[in-house]
Amino acid sequence: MDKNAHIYVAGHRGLVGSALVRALERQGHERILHRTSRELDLRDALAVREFFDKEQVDYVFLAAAKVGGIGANYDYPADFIRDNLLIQTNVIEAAYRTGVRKLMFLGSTCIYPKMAPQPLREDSLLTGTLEPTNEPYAIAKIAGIKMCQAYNRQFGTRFISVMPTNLYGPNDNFDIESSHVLPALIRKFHDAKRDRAPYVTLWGTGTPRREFLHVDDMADACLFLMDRYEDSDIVNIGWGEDIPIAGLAELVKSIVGYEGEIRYDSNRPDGTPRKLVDVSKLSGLGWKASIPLEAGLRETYSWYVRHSAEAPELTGLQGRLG
Ligand code: GFB
Repeated sequence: MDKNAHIYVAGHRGLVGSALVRALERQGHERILHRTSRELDLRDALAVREFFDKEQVDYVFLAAAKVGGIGANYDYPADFIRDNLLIQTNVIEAAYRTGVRKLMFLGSTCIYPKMAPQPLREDSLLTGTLEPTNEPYAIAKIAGIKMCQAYNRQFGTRFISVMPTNLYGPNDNFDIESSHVLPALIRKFHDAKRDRAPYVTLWGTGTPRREFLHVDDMADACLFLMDRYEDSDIVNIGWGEDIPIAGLAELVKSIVGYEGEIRYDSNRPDGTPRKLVDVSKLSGLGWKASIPLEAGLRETYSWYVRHSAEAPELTGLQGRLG
């Protein structure tokens, strides 16, 4: 991407979008376009088309989505499938209609079958049933992948799709009910330490395993692929190792410095037993993640401490549009 190309980051305030803006600015890009969801509701087809007509967009990172952890997905299935289908359909169609040079669609590893062999390979897509707790979201994301592939085949567009593993880092959502597990643990241990609570209650059994990638690694991989990858097939982006939720809890507990007890509420869902992605396709293209979990966690926790004091609303965000 040349330095004065018009690059639209949809969802620029979210976890991934804000990391993409940081990475693009670090690379010296000067014409990064973005709109808040209040300025441009991506669920409104006409407004999206008007924006693309006006701004002459060259590249699109489609990082805007209705996102959330297992709790939010379970509680708001209609919102997750509707908002994500609307957002991606409007942006992909407008990108085609206005001749965008290249678009990157961001999916998620929850698109893979619940019991697919691990580590999850890109070719396991649609080979089995999905994890029920986030099936509506996963179906929307699979539709986005298929839409990009269909536009590429019928119209000759260059719409690529990437599947990131569980991400974490600055600007995440730390709301107790709607967040993903890693920010939820940071919030819970931080608050328990502040309140001298005798124990912290986590969800499920602590036995599922998850892989975590720092969002700055994710952004680096996205810029790498936007410049080099031209296929319609999906590409996994991950760290390459996973950890049991119980192990993650002990790590966050020690980083936060909480000394109480950890309890598990088995009335809350475990979700899929494991979600480790096979990263051989991406490493074969020449990219490798560089931020280890413990270092990334320490950086994210110090960001949280700085920001949650200044912006209490940070901890009250309900599954915002990324
Ligand atoms: O990140 P998370 O909410 O979603 O992780 P998924 C859920 C796992 O962490 C489950 C356990 O095994 C939970 O039982 N867990 C323990 C907790 N304590 C907590 C807690 O306080 N909060 C949360 N949230 N989890 C998501 C999909 O699946 O992965 C999304 O729902 C998206 O759509 C995302 O794909 C990447 O990793 O299970």
